[in-house]
Amino acid sequence: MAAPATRNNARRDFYERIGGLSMAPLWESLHQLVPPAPAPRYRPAHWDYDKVRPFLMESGALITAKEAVRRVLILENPAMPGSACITPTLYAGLQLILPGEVAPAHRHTQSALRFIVEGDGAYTAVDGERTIMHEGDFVITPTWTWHDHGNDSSKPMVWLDGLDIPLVAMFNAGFAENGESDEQAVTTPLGTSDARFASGLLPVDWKPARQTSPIFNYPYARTREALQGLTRAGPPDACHGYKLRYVNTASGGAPIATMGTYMQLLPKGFETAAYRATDGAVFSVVEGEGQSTVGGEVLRWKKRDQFVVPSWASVVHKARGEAVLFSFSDRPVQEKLDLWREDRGGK
Ligand code: 1HN
Repeated sequence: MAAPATRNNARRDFYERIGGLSMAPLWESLHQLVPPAPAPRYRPAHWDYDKVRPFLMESGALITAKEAVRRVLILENPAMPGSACITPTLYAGLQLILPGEVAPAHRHTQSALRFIVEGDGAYTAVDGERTIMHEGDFVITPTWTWHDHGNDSSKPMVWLDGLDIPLVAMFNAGFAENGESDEQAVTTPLGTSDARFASGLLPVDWKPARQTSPIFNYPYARTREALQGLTRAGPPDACHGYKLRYVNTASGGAPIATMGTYMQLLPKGFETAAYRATDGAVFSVVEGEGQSTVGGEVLRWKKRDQFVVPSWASVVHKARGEAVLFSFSDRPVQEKLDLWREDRGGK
Protein backbone atom coordinates (compact mmCIF):
# COMPACT_ATOMS: atom_id res chain seq x y z
CA MET A 1 0.00 0.00 0.00
CA ALA A 2 1.15 3.55 -0.77
CA ALA A 3 1.72 6.18 1.94
CA PRO A 4 -1.58 7.58 3.36
CA ALA A 5 -1.31 10.97 1.57
CA THR A 6 -0.61 9.39 -1.80
CA ARG A 7 -3.36 6.86 -1.18
CA ASN A 8 -5.91 9.55 -0.27
CA ASN A 9 -5.01 11.54 -3.36
CA ALA A 10 -5.42 8.45 -5.50
CA ARG A 11 -8.80 7.78 -3.94
CA ARG A 12 -10.00 11.34 -4.41
CA ASP A 13 -8.87 11.25 -8.00
CA PHE A 14 -10.71 7.95 -8.46
CA TYR A 15 -13.93 9.35 -6.91
CA GLU A 16 -13.75 12.30 -9.30
CA ARG A 17 -13.37 10.09 -12.32
CA ILE A 18 -16.21 7.73 -11.40
CA GLY A 19 -18.29 10.80 -10.46
CA GLY A 20 -18.24 11.68 -14.13
CA LEU A 21 -20.17 8.47 -14.74
CA SER A 22 -22.70 9.21 -11.93
CA MET A 23 -21.12 6.64 -9.64
CA ALA A 24 -19.88 6.99 -6.06
CA PRO A 25 -17.95 4.76 -3.62
CA LEU A 26 -20.31 3.13 -1.10
CA TRP A 27 -17.51 2.69 1.44
CA GLU A 28 -17.38 6.47 2.04
CA SER A 29 -21.05 6.65 3.08
CA LEU A 30 -21.97 3.16 4.27
CA HIS A 31 -22.11 4.03 7.98
CA GLN A 32 -24.32 7.03 7.36
CA LEU A 33 -26.60 5.13 4.99
CA VAL A 34 -27.10 2.25 7.41
CA PRO A 35 -26.77 3.69 10.92
CA PRO A 36 -26.81 1.28 13.88
CA ALA A 37 -29.88 3.15 15.21
CA PRO A 38 -32.02 6.00 13.89
CA ALA A 39 -30.02 9.24 13.68
CA PRO A 40 -32.68 11.81 12.81
CA ARG A 41 -31.59 15.08 11.25
CA TYR A 42 -34.42 17.03 12.84
CA ARG A 43 -35.03 18.36 16.32
CA PRO A 44 -37.51 18.52 19.14
CA ALA A 45 -39.35 21.83 18.96
CA HIS A 46 -42.21 23.61 20.74
CA TRP A 47 -44.63 26.33 19.62
CA ASP A 48 -46.12 28.40 22.45
CA TYR A 49 -49.68 29.31 21.44
CA ASP A 50 -49.51 32.64 23.30
CA LYS A 51 -46.63 33.64 21.02
CA VAL A 52 -48.07 32.11 17.86
CA ARG A 53 -51.66 33.38 18.12
CA PRO A 54 -50.92 37.10 17.60
CA PHE A 55 -49.14 36.25 14.32
CA LEU A 56 -52.02 34.05 13.23
CA MET A 57 -54.44 36.93 13.86
CA GLU A 58 -52.09 39.33 12.08
CA SER A 59 -52.13 37.01 9.06
CA GLY A 60 -55.91 37.32 9.15
CA ALA A 61 -55.58 41.03 8.40
CA LEU A 62 -52.95 40.49 5.69
CA ILE A 63 -54.75 38.03 3.45
CA THR A 64 -58.21 36.49 3.19
CA ALA A 65 -58.75 32.72 3.36
CA LYS A 66 -60.03 32.89 -0.22
CA GLU A 67 -56.95 34.65 -1.59
CA ALA A 68 -54.58 32.46 0.41
CA VAL A 69 -56.61 29.33 -0.55
CA ARG A 70 -55.52 28.08 2.87
CA ARG A 71 -54.39 30.68 5.41
CA VAL A 72 -51.88 28.61 7.33
CA LEU A 73 -48.70 29.28 9.26
CA ILE A 74 -46.49 26.26 8.67
CA LEU A 75 -44.83 24.72 11.73
CA GLU A 76 -41.42 24.00 10.30
CA ASN A 77 -38.82 21.93 12.06
CA PRO A 78 -36.04 24.36 13.06
CA ALA A 79 -33.43 21.88 11.82
CA MET A 80 -35.08 21.69 8.36
CA PRO A 81 -35.39 25.33 7.24
CA GLY A 82 -37.16 25.83 3.93
CA SER A 83 -38.54 22.29 3.92
CA ALA A 84 -42.10 23.08 5.08
CA CYS A 85 -41.84 19.84 7.11
CA ILE A 86 -42.18 19.26 10.84
CA THR A 87 -40.60 15.82 10.47
CA PRO A 88 -39.12 14.27 7.31
CA THR A 89 -42.45 12.51 6.64
CA LEU A 90 -45.02 14.96 8.05
CA TYR A 91 -46.27 18.47 7.47
CA ALA A 92 -48.02 20.53 10.17
CA GLY A 93 -49.51 24.00 10.22
CA LEU A 94 -51.99 26.17 12.09
CA GLN A 95 -54.91 27.28 9.95
CA LEU A 96 -57.06 30.34 10.68
CA ILE A 97 -60.54 30.85 9.33
CA LEU A 98 -62.37 34.01 10.31
CA PRO A 99 -66.14 34.47 10.62
CA GLY A 100 -67.80 34.61 7.21
CA GLU A 101 -64.78 33.26 5.34
CA VAL A 102 -64.60 30.32 2.96
CA ALA A 103 -61.47 28.34 2.11
CA PRO A 104 -62.31 27.23 -1.45
CA ALA A 105 -62.90 23.64 -2.56
CA HIS A 106 -60.05 21.56 -3.92
CA ARG A 107 -58.75 18.05 -3.71
CA HIS A 108 -55.35 16.40 -3.63
CA THR A 109 -53.83 13.00 -3.08
CA GLN A 110 -52.20 14.20 0.15
CA SER A 111 -54.38 13.21 3.13
CA ALA A 112 -55.10 15.75 5.84
CA LEU A 113 -56.17 15.70 9.45
CA ARG A 114 -57.60 18.63 11.36
CA PHE A 115 -57.27 18.92 15.09
CA ILE A 116 -59.34 21.78 16.44
CA VAL A 117 -57.27 24.06 18.68
CA GLU A 118 -59.52 27.09 19.19
CA GLY A 119 -63.09 27.99 18.36
CA ASP A 120 -66.38 26.28 17.75
CA GLY A 121 -68.85 26.12 14.94
CA ALA A 122 -66.87 26.34 11.70
CA TYR A 123 -67.45 23.54 9.23
CA THR A 124 -65.43 21.49 6.84
CA ALA A 125 -67.09 19.74 3.93
CA VAL A 126 -65.79 16.50 2.45
CA ASP A 127 -67.33 15.20 -0.78
CA GLY A 128 -70.59 17.02 -0.21
CA GLU A 129 -71.03 16.40 3.54
CA ARG A 130 -70.34 19.05 6.16
CA THR A 131 -69.35 18.58 9.77
CA ILE A 132 -69.43 21.29 12.41
CA MET A 133 -66.16 21.36 14.34
CA HIS A 134 -65.52 21.94 18.04
CA GLU A 135 -62.37 22.22 20.14
CA GLY A 136 -60.59 18.89 20.48
CA ASP A 137 -62.40 17.27 17.52
CA PHE A 138 -60.27 15.20 15.15
CA VAL A 139 -61.51 15.43 11.57
CA ILE A 140 -60.17 13.67 8.50
CA THR A 141 -59.89 14.80 4.89
CA PRO A 142 -59.15 11.57 3.03
CA THR A 143 -56.91 11.36 -0.02
CA TRP A 144 -58.45 12.77 -3.24
CA THR A 145 -61.68 14.01 -1.60
CA TRP A 146 -63.13 17.45 -2.36
CA HIS A 147 -62.91 19.73 0.65
CA ASP A 148 -63.72 23.31 1.57
CA HIS A 149 -63.99 25.02 4.94
CA GLY A 150 -66.23 27.82 6.13
CA ASN A 151 -66.86 29.70 9.33
CA ASP A 152 -70.50 30.62 10.02
CA SER A 153 -69.73 31.25 13.70
CA SER A 154 -68.92 34.64 15.20
CA LYS A 155 -65.39 33.78 16.33
CA PRO A 156 -62.07 32.92 14.67
CA MET A 157 -61.36 29.22 14.38
CA VAL A 158 -57.87 27.73 14.50
CA TRP A 159 -56.92 24.16 13.85
CA LEU A 160 -53.78 22.10 13.48
CA ASP A 161 -53.44 20.65 9.99
CA GLY A 162 -51.42 17.46 9.65
CA LEU A 163 -50.64 16.23 6.15
CA ASP A 164 -48.53 13.46 4.65
CA ILE A 165 -47.03 15.93 2.14
CA PRO A 166 -43.38 14.80 2.47
CA LEU A 167 -44.34 11.12 2.16
CA VAL A 168 -46.39 11.76 -0.97
CA ALA A 169 -43.57 13.90 -2.37
CA MET A 170 -41.09 11.08 -1.77
CA PHE A 171 -43.26 8.80 -3.92
CA ASN A 172 -43.87 11.56 -6.50
CA ALA A 173 -47.53 10.60 -6.18
CA GLY A 174 -49.05 14.07 -5.74
CA PHE A 175 -52.03 15.26 -7.79
CA ALA A 176 -54.28 18.25 -7.08
CA GLU A 177 -57.15 20.14 -8.65
CA ASN A 178 -59.41 23.08 -7.82
CA GLY A 179 -63.18 22.85 -7.50
CA GLU A 180 -65.51 24.63 -9.92
CA SER A 181 -66.98 26.75 -7.12
CA ASP A 182 -65.60 27.86 -3.75
CA GLU A 183 -68.21 26.01 -1.75
CA GLN A 184 -69.30 22.50 -2.59
CA ALA A 185 -72.99 21.82 -2.91
CA VAL A 186 -74.18 20.00 0.19
CA THR A 187 -75.46 16.62 -1.03
CA THR A 188 -75.54 14.73 2.26
CA PRO A 189 -77.30 15.92 5.47
CA LEU A 190 -75.22 16.91 8.52
CA GLY A 191 -74.46 13.96 10.79
CA THR A 192 -74.81 11.28 8.09
CA SER A 193 -71.36 9.71 8.43
CA ASP A 194 -71.70 9.80 12.21
CA ALA A 195 -75.11 8.10 12.10
CA ARG A 196 -74.02 5.45 9.63
CA PHE A 197 -70.62 4.54 10.90
CA ALA A 198 -69.75 5.89 14.36
CA SER A 199 -71.70 3.71 16.80
CA GLY A 200 -69.90 0.39 16.53
CA LEU A 201 -72.45 -0.56 13.87
CA LEU A 202 -72.27 -0.48 10.08
CA PRO A 203 -75.00 -0.43 7.44
CA VAL A 204 -75.68 -4.11 6.85
CA ASP A 205 -74.44 -4.38 3.28
CA TRP A 206 -71.77 -1.69 3.43
CA LYS A 207 -68.29 -2.69 2.28
CA PRO A 208 -65.28 -0.42 2.66
CA ALA A 209 -63.98 0.78 -0.70
CA ARG A 210 -60.75 2.20 0.70
CA GLN A 211 -58.53 2.17 3.78
CA THR A 212 -59.83 5.57 4.89
CA SER A 213 -62.32 5.66 7.77
CA PRO A 214 -65.98 6.24 6.86
CA ILE A 215 -66.24 8.36 10.03
CA PHE A 216 -64.98 11.84 9.35
CA ASN A 217 -65.34 13.66 12.65
CA TYR A 218 -64.19 12.02 15.89
CA PRO A 219 -65.72 14.49 18.39
CA TYR A 220 -63.79 15.40 21.51
CA ALA A 221 -66.79 14.86 23.78
CA ARG A 222 -66.71 11.13 22.96
CA THR A 223 -62.93 10.86 23.08
CA ARG A 224 -62.83 12.57 26.47
CA GLU A 225 -65.51 10.27 27.82
CA ALA A 226 -63.56 7.23 26.65
CA LEU A 227 -60.40 8.49 28.38
CA GLN A 228 -62.33 9.24 31.56
CA GLY A 229 -63.77 5.72 31.45
CA LEU A 230 -60.27 4.28 31.16
CA THR A 231 -59.12 6.11 34.28
CA ARG A 232 -61.84 4.29 36.21
CA ALA A 233 -61.08 0.93 34.59
CA GLY A 234 -57.49 0.43 35.67
CA PRO A 235 -54.07 1.92 36.31
CA PRO A 236 -52.26 4.05 33.70
CA ASP A 237 -49.64 2.56 31.40
CA ALA A 238 -46.16 3.44 32.68
CA CYS A 239 -45.01 4.90 29.34
CA HIS A 240 -48.24 6.43 28.02
CA GLY A 241 -50.60 7.17 30.88
CA TYR A 242 -54.02 6.42 29.36
CA LYS A 243 -53.49 6.41 25.60
CA LEU A 244 -55.96 5.52 22.85
CA ARG A 245 -55.53 5.38 19.12
CA TYR A 246 -58.24 6.63 16.79
CA VAL A 247 -59.57 3.77 14.69
CA ASN A 248 -61.33 3.12 11.43
CA THR A 249 -63.93 0.87 13.03
CA ALA A 250 -64.61 -0.83 9.70
CA SER A 251 -61.05 -2.14 9.41
CA GLY A 252 -59.36 -1.85 12.80
CA GLY A 253 -56.70 0.27 11.12
CA ALA A 254 -55.90 3.96 11.38
CA PRO A 255 -58.58 6.40 10.12
CA ILE A 256 -56.07 7.72 7.55
CA ALA A 257 -53.75 5.17 5.90
CA THR A 258 -50.65 7.33 6.20
CA MET A 259 -51.04 8.97 9.62
CA GLY A 260 -51.82 7.48 13.02
CA THR A 261 -53.65 9.66 15.54
CA TYR A 262 -53.71 9.31 19.29
CA MET A 263 -55.14 10.89 22.43
CA GLN A 264 -53.69 10.37 25.87
CA LEU A 265 -54.57 11.44 29.36
CA LEU A 266 -51.85 11.95 31.94
CA PRO A 267 -53.21 11.91 35.49
CA LYS A 268 -52.38 14.83 37.78
CA GLY A 269 -48.67 14.77 38.67
CA PHE A 270 -48.04 11.65 36.55
CA GLU A 271 -44.56 11.17 35.10
CA THR A 272 -44.17 8.64 32.29
CA ALA A 273 -41.36 6.10 32.11
CA ALA A 274 -38.77 6.85 29.39
CA TYR A 275 -40.03 5.69 26.01
CA ARG A 276 -38.92 5.90 22.42
CA ALA A 277 -40.30 4.72 19.11
CA THR A 278 -39.27 5.01 15.47
CA ASP A 279 -42.23 7.26 14.62
CA GLY A 280 -41.53 10.95 15.16
CA ALA A 281 -44.73 12.53 16.51
CA VAL A 282 -46.45 15.91 16.53
CA PHE A 283 -48.35 16.80 19.72
CA SER A 284 -51.14 19.27 20.41
CA VAL A 285 -51.96 20.04 24.03
CA VAL A 286 -55.70 19.80 24.61
CA GLU A 287 -55.91 20.27 28.37
CA GLY A 288 -53.58 21.09 31.21
CA GLU A 289 -49.92 21.87 31.40
CA GLY A 290 -46.70 20.02 31.95
CA GLN A 291 -43.40 19.24 30.34
CA SER A 292 -41.80 16.68 28.09
CA THR A 293 -38.12 15.86 28.24
CA VAL A 294 -37.22 14.90 24.69
CA GLY A 295 -33.71 13.61 24.08
CA GLY A 296 -32.59 15.57 27.14
CA GLU A 297 -34.31 18.81 26.04
CA VAL A 298 -37.12 20.07 28.27
CA LEU A 299 -40.21 21.35 26.44
CA ARG A 300 -42.67 23.10 28.77
CA TRP A 301 -46.20 23.08 27.42
CA LYS A 302 -49.74 24.17 28.18
CA LYS A 303 -53.18 24.04 26.54
CA ARG A 304 -53.09 24.82 22.76
CA ASP A 305 -49.30 24.52 22.43
CA GLN A 306 -47.81 22.27 19.75
CA PHE A 307 -44.57 20.30 19.94
CA VAL A 308 -42.65 17.66 18.01
CA VAL A 309 -40.76 14.59 19.21
CA PRO A 310 -38.23 13.12 16.75
CA SER A 311 -37.90 9.46 15.87
CA TRP A 312 -36.13 7.37 18.52
CA ALA A 313 -35.71 10.33 20.90
CA SER A 314 -36.31 9.29 24.47
CA VAL A 315 -39.44 10.96 25.89
CA VAL A 316 -40.62 11.54 29.45
CA HIS A 317 -43.91 13.41 29.83
CA LYS A 318 -44.84 14.99 33.11
CA ALA A 319 -48.25 16.50 33.78
CA ARG A 320 -48.71 19.22 36.40
CA GLY A 321 -52.47 18.88 36.78
CA GLU A 322 -54.39 16.36 34.69
CA ALA A 323 -53.35 16.79 31.05
CA VAL A 324 -54.63 15.58 27.70
CA LEU A 325 -52.41 15.32 24.60
CA PHE A 326 -53.38 14.70 20.99
CA SER A 327 -50.65 13.40 18.69
CA PHE A 328 -50.09 12.12 15.17
CA SER A 329 -47.29 10.26 13.43
CA ASP A 330 -46.42 8.04 10.46
CA ARG A 331 -46.64 4.88 12.59
CA PRO A 332 -49.25 3.11 10.37
CA VAL A 333 -46.90 3.40 7.39
CA GLN A 334 -43.96 2.03 9.35
CA GLU A 335 -46.13 -0.82 10.66
CA LYS A 336 -47.28 -1.72 7.13
CA LEU A 337 -43.61 -1.86 6.12
CA ASP A 338 -42.55 -3.93 9.16
CA LEU A 339 -40.29 -1.08 10.27
CA TRP A 340 -41.92 0.27 13.42
CA ARG A 341 -40.07 -0.34 16.70
CA GLU A 342 -40.46 0.88 20.22
CA ASP A 343 -38.32 0.77 23.31
CA ARG A 344 -40.19 0.87 26.58
CA GLY A 345 -37.78 2.16 29.18
CA GLY A 346 -35.40 3.46 26.48
CA LYS A 347 -32.61 5.74 27.62
C1 1HN B 1 -54.67 21.93 2.41
O1 1HN B 1 -55.46 21.55 1.40
C2 1HN B 1 -55.23 22.32 3.61
O2 1HN B 1 -57.43 21.75 2.95
C3 1HN B 1 -54.42 22.70 4.65
O3 1HN B 1 -57.19 22.89 4.73
C4 1HN B 1 -53.07 22.72 4.53
C5 1HN B 1 -51.11 22.41 3.17
C6 1HN B 1 -50.54 22.10 1.98
C7 1HN B 1 -51.31 21.69 0.92
C8 1HN B 1 -52.69 21.61 1.04
C9 1HN B 1 -56.72 22.32 3.77
C10 1HN B 1 -52.48 22.37 3.32
C11 1HN B 1 -53.28 21.97 2.25
